Amino acid sequence: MAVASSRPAAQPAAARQAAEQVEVPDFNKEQELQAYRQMLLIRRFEEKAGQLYGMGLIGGFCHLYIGQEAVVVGMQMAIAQGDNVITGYRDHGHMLACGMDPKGVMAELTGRQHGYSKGKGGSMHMFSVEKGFYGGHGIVAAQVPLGTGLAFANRYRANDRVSLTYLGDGAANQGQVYESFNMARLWKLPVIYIIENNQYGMGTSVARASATTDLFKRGASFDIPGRRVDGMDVRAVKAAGDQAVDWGRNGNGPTILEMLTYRYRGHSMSDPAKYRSKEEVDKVRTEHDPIEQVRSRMLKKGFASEDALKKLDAEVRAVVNEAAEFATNDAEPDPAELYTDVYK
Ligand SMILES: Cc1ncc(C[n+]2csc(CCOP(=O)(O)OP(=O)(O)O)c2C)c(N)n1
Ligand SMILES: [Mg+2]
Repeated sequence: MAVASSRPAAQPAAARQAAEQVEVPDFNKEQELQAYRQMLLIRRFEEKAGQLYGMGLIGGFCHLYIGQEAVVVGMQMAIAQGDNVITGYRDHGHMLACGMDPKGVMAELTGRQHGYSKGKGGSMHMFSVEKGFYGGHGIVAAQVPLGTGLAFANRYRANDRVSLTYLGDGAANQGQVYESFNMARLWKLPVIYIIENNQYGMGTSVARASATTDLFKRGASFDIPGRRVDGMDVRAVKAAGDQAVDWGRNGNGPTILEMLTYRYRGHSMSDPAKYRSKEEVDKVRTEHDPIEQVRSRMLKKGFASEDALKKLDAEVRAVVNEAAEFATNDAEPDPAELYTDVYK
């Protein structure tokens, strides 16, 4: 019985139209520039990682974040130092947004000594407690109970930190998510569940895989408030993030933010992407690109000239090139490291 195949494929444009029609507060010049630079850094970094993968310099799994940059950058603009961030395997953007060193991230991808996990972890296994980043988790939704635990620790220690716990639309159908929701609401934990709804879980659209596709309502039976947000507009993300962070910091408990977004590349580097048309991808790229939106706003408002943006682009490219240079020249881990950092 072909139940799933009778469901329609994802309709990203229609879904986006259904995003909450709320007034989006403008960014000032400084905020636009900050968002632009951060999103561009993630985009260029990911493009470079894709190139290095193609050259055989990165092995194993590599899931690129291209297209989704506004989500993590907008949320990062809504939190403060000391807050916690945890996500799945599509994690390089989150690391860079947290302020982790692009050189250390790239060197981990190429499996070198000065990578964040000494070259022994790779794409899905990087952490920086100093920058508030708790991974990088390869098991779908495994980060959700862990992120809830981070919020529990914050509550227990009576600090005012919040936990940003990211998950995908596919992960939203995992059982452990709902056990976490229950505990988070019961104990009013300061956690924000950010569902990055990029319309697909591997090659399966949300509509084919999910009994209900209003993912922001998934906390309803636990009394967790949820909002659907245009995740391609960094201003909308930050505004929703500000509210949810305030709510959590003030002891009101968890929130769910469903970010409507889109990944331009395949699920991972080995995905032939036969489950969607080129036209679908092109339409989002040309009409909703998160970086292009900021760029055109800045030019229109006179916040920056074409020349200034070109210069900024060159600066970002230089940072990424330097990271790639470092990551391809650094030595591999010493064989003696094989048994260090291993729990027996
Ligand atoms: C428990 C578990 N089941 C299956 C997989 C294989 N798998 C890896 S990613 C993925 C899809 C998840 O999609 P989504 O949550 O939408 O995240 P996205 O890749 O779109 O960021 C699956 C099924 C896994 N890693 N872990
Ligand atoms: Mg997805």
